[in-house]
Amino acid sequence: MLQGAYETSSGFMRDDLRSKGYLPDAGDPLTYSGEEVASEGVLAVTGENAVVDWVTLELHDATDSTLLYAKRGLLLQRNGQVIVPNDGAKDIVFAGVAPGNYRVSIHHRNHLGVMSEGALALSANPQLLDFSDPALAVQGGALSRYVSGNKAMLWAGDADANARIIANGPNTDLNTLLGYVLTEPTNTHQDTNFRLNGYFNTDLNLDGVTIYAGPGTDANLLIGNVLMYPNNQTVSLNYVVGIPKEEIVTPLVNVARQYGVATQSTTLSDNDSAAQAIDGDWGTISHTNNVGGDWWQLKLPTAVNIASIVIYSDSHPLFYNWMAGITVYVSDSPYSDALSDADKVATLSGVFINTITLNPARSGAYVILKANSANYLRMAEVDVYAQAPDGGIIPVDKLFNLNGQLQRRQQLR
Ligand SMILES: [Ca+2]
Ligand SMILES: [Ca+2]
Ligand SMILES: [Ca+2]
Repeated sequence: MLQGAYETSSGFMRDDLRSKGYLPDAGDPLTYSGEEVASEGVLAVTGENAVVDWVTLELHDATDSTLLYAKRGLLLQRNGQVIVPNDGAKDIVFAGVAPGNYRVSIHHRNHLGVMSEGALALSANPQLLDFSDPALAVQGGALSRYVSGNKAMLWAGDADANARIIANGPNTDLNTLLGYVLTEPTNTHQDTNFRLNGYFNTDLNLDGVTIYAGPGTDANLLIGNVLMYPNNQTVSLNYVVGIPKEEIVTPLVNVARQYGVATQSTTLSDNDSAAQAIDGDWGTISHTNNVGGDWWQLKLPTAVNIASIVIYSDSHPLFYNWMAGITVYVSDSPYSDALSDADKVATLSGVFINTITLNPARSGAYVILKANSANYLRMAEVDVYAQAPDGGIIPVDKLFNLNGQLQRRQQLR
């Protein structure tokens, strides 16, 4: 349940955003960039199953809850149930995610999200997870949710979506609210009583109107939460409710393997395709034909911030030496004879190690390896690590932080 939208009189949340036609049909645009789309049929439903707003559901690591594995955009109904946007299904399936233990968290764009305290054993058999039950243990303890009667709710008031509710000082949610009202072009007299209609993050009680001053204000909901927060013992307007969002990290994914397409200048034999350097198997190699100026290239669907590139040779010392003189580039353009020096990450030396890690810390849609002119280009694997994008499903078997990946590699050897 969402505080502010929840109406004690009915025991349900209001659906003004839907009934007023403000609800975007392709997800909450502020805090999530997934591609889920709500069907007209789902948005037409009225009564207790009517849609209130978008929420996101996340699966986190069972022990390190800062690791995010998968995220889905869902719709929240007036009765608190979440459904699949395109068909209204009540069972939420994370296709491609391995059964196992996960912490589950739920988030709304202007409320404070919560995560289950313990890990849930998720399998093909659906099970109920009721965040509105005050008895359900969540991270941060009882104060992580607002409890009224037998209902636990997400705290309202995070107008700027930074996972904190702040009323006083610079960059506060309260100033965000006031700013939205005052800068609305139709509020020609900069009236603080102005009623701003529409789908805005400053509409904290989700009634379709942002109100700063006057009756029924969103500002009072925000200020009230800060002042009445149980740990705010001095009833200070400066109190900060919530945790910094920066504590949640999106782990690095091997985007080469998950999203990449590999090509190379020439191929020695049928068993030596460029793709074999991104198949996750150390036993298979890519191998060019040494016609001079050999190159191998990884194309990503879009430019990403590349944290690291890990190049694996294979086990014979001869091939380590072949690594000598390979130049690695990160570029927004595909291979050409005129590779830019500005895109150069490193030129490798042929030392007797079989793994070379580079940390380019730059953005690009292509990773290019160009051979020393005297040698073949032969790699067992090329891993490229970047943050996983929002949206869709991230298969767990392809999702590791860098250390985890290296440990796994070492165990396999
Ligand atoms: Ca905030
Ligand atoms: Ca409102
Ligand atoms: Ca391989």
